[in-house]
Formats: sequence, C-alpha cells, structure tokens
Amino acid sequence: MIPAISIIVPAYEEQARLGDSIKQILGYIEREKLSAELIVVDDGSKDNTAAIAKSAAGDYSDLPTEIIRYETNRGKGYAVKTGLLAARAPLAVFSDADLSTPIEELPKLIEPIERGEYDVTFGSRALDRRLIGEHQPWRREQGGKVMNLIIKTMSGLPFADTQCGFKAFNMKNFRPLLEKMTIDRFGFDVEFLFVAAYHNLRLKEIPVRWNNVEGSKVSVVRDTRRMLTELNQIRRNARRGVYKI
Ligand SMILES: Nc1nc2c(ncn2[C@@H]2O[C@H](COP(=O)(O)OP(=O)(O)O)[C@@H](O)[C@H]2O)c(=O)[nH]1
Ligand SMILES: [Mg+2]
Repeated sequence: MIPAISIIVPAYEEQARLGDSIKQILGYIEREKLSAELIVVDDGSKDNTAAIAKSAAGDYSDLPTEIIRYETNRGKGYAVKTGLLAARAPLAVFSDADLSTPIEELPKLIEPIERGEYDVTFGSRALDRRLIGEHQPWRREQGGKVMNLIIKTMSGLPFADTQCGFKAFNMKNFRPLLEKMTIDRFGFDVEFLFVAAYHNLRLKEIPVRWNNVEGSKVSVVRDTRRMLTELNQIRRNARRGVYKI
C-alpha cells in the first residue's frame, strides 16, 4: 500500500539522539493513525546511527520504515535528496534528527498542501518568536539571524528563516525539480526554495514550535564559509540557466 506521507530524517553521527526521535515519530504515526512511512538516511556516519535506527524501528515493526545508508558523508542536502527520491508518498516531509520542531507540528505543514493551497511549506523560527522554547546559545542564535539576512539579500527570497529543518513538499510538483539541485550541504534549503519559487511553485513559511537540542554538529566557522560559497553558486546557476527545465 502506498502511504499518504513520507517522513524523512537525515542523520549524521546521531547515535545519541536518533533512537528516541524515531520512537517519537513512529509513536505519533501510530497514535494519530497516519498512513505514513519513515525513511532514515544515514549520511555516512562512523558511529552506530544505522544500527540504532534499525533497533528503534523494531519496536514498531507494523509501520513501514526504511533505513538508507551510504559509506561516505555527503552533507545534509544530499541526505535529504536521497530520502525524497526514495519517498513513495505524494507528500513528503523532512525533519532534523533532534526533533527541534516536535513532530506534533506536522499538521501545520501538511494540511495546506493537502488542501491544495501550497506546494512547499516550511517551518520558521522567525515569524513568531514566542514559539521558541529552549533557545540556541546566544552567539549561535545571533549568527543565525545574520545568516538569514544574508540569505534573504543574496537569494532575493522574501522569507525570514529558510534554515529550519522541518519542510514539506507536494512531490508531484517538487520531484521534477530535484534533478536540478546542485548543493549537498547546508545551502540546500535555500536552493530548494529558490528553485521552487523560480518554477512558480507556491511556498509558505509557517511559524512552528522550536527548541534547541544539545548535540549540534554545525561548525559555525566552517559551515558559514560553506554557506556563502553555496549562495554564490545558486546565483551563478540561476544566471547560467542551470535551473531551467
Ligand atoms: N552537521 C551535519 N548534519 C547532517 C549531515 N548530514 C545530515 N545531517 C543532519 O542534519 C540535521 C541538522 O543537524 P544539527 O546538528 O541538528 O543542526 P542544528 O540543529 O542546526 O545545529 C540533523 O538531523 C543531522 O543529523 C552532515 O553532513 N553534517
Ligand atoms: Mg539541531
């Protein structure tokens, strides 16, 4: 049976956080009686991420779960793309492994797509700051705000927060765009939204609850530098017609 929703979790070195998150997601699917599959993508972890995922999913053996693993770390963007290409449902969502946005926020993203109003919906930490429970460390949070401004300026996208790890897609309209995507690391969120907007898909930034969870693997210096390179790459691609179909 084809599920109604595919939930994708990109995971890199997540042995500490992933088991509990998988149980929360599968428990939610079971409680809400959703027709949903879970796809975990182990992005070349050197720890026990895949084994932990398999064992956590074993507690819910009635629910369809797929664990995809490849040996070399490619980046969150590559992991999410891999998951989306494997998604069987007409509606796909990806969520960070730490469930910074609780899975109970899912209806906020999927209902506008199910109603046929939007093609891509995505969580935002900027639209309603009251929904932030546990904040990131002050420096990281300020850095994030500056990065969001840079992204807005360089991409021309009108959104306040493009980087929240909680996004949903109408796959009928979004899948054909996946082959145009070129960015494997954290700039992929911007490229997804940029290419979707370029092809006139309907995008909606939606305020969601969010809590910082210890154990971030983002390196502020390295990943900020990469992000700037990737933003330039998106602009260059757009100029050269790379995103045309
Ligand atoms: N840092 C990092 N995260 C990755 C990578 N591939 C997949 N991910 C996943 O991307 C998500 C976001 O990472 P996280 O460390 O929670 O980022 P933060 O909360 O923004 O600091 C998690 O689900 C990671 O497991 C990768 O190469 N590097
Ligand atoms: Mg996180």
